[in-house]
Amino acid sequence: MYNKEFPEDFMWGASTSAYQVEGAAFTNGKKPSQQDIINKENYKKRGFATAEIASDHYHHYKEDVALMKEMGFKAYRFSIAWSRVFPDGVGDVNEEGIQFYRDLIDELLANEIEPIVTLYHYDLPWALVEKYNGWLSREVVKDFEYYATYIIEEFKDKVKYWTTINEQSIIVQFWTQKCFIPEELRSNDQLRYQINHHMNLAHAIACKLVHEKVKDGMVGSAIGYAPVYPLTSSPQDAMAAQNAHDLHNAFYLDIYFKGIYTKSAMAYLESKGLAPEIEPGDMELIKEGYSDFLALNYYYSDCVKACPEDDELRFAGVNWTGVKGAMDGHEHQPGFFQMCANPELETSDWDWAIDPTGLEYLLRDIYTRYNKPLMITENGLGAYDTLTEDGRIHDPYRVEYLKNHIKAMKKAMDYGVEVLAYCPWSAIDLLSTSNGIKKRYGFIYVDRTDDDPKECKRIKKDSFYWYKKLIESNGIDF
Ligand code: BGP
Repeated sequence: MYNKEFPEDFMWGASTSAYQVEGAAFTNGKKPSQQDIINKENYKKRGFATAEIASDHYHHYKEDVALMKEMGFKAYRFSIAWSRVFPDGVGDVNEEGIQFYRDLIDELLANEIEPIVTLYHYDLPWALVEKYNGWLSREVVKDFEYYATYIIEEFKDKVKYWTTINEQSIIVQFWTQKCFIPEELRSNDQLRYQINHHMNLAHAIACKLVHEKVKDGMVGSAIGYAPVYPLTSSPQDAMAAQNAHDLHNAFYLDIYFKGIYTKSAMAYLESKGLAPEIEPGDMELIKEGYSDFLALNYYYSDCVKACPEDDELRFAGVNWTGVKGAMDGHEHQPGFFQMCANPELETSDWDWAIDPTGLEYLLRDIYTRYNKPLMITENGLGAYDTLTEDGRIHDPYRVEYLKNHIKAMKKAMDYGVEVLAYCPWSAIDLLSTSNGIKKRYGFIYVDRTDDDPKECKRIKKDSFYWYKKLIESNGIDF
């Protein structure tokens, strides 16, 4: 069963996020975000590029949009840097900062590219970290409301599709990379789930604002999602897979679509002293802030096995080096599940399992459970690219990865799943959240290294031409 036609209005495009692509971190009134600080530390510790220049999209945005147009993009998903608009998090707007987004959105619209705007992608204003430890404090929710109200009001006539907070599930796992957490609080794992609760409130507020202000607007979260497979067919491993699904996936989706915390996941968190504190009125707010769709960021599937009750709690590991097999650990949730490598799947150089079928699986699963439209807002292969002597980048591995994932997405669509857009990661090379600039994802090469930003010259990769052809034929010719 495979019917090749995509819907006429299917949104082909790609994604980026502000701090990973823009640079100009201290230009025209912008003040630091927590990512400017975290990435400075990463440079000192691991030699990864900082966010200071990144891909210098701030100064190249017209050229970048022209390249997107050349590829035939119908949509572009990007995020707004809160501290470019409100350098102190709240208070006076930075006119030059907001002007950048006005110009970018106008440029996209002039090129008939639909803007898909993410309100928050890891880059909380540093001023709010200094003031009250950022997302650790409930105070952040009202400041987020102030920021989101301004942005949604500003762009309500130009932006139809909104995503709220990027990847809460990933923030819980990798909280010190995604949020600035003071050293002395890092051993308190309950705070991971407390941050997530604050984000659930902020997400609900943003959904309500879009519903109030944007005529025909659609809003949802962008979630980092991995389907979970049991390592073996033993009932214990199958149960572990159910547990991991409940804690990693349902725990977020039930909030977005049903306005509830998944009971099994909450019961587990309570038993370990990890459950968030919930105040009266919180769950009512969460219910009111329902989602119209779900944006999915899919890179890999997960594999789990049973975990002994007396094991030690551990969260996800990271491969810092890009040498296969160097992942520094796996998540263990005692008595619930433990993550492990899937012996059936190949991995990227950073140990991420490559699994196109996982995309079909999750699209089918989510749509059956919640019956809401879906969007792919990230999907892609982080890889080493080489600029060859002929001035080209030959990246057949990226084409292969994307091709197989598009086929898998289409299979799910042929089974009735409503998918609105495919926006892989990333439109253009940018700063990785965990591995500097050498781990590349883009269709457009940015000529720089971790140490030397050079001129950030743009070069079209082979995958650029491949994607252009695919879009031209609306998904038939690839
Ligand atoms: C997602 C993030 C992106 C992005 C991507 C790839 O989790 O939303 O910001 O960077 O993963 O991850 P990495 O940059 O760590 O390779």
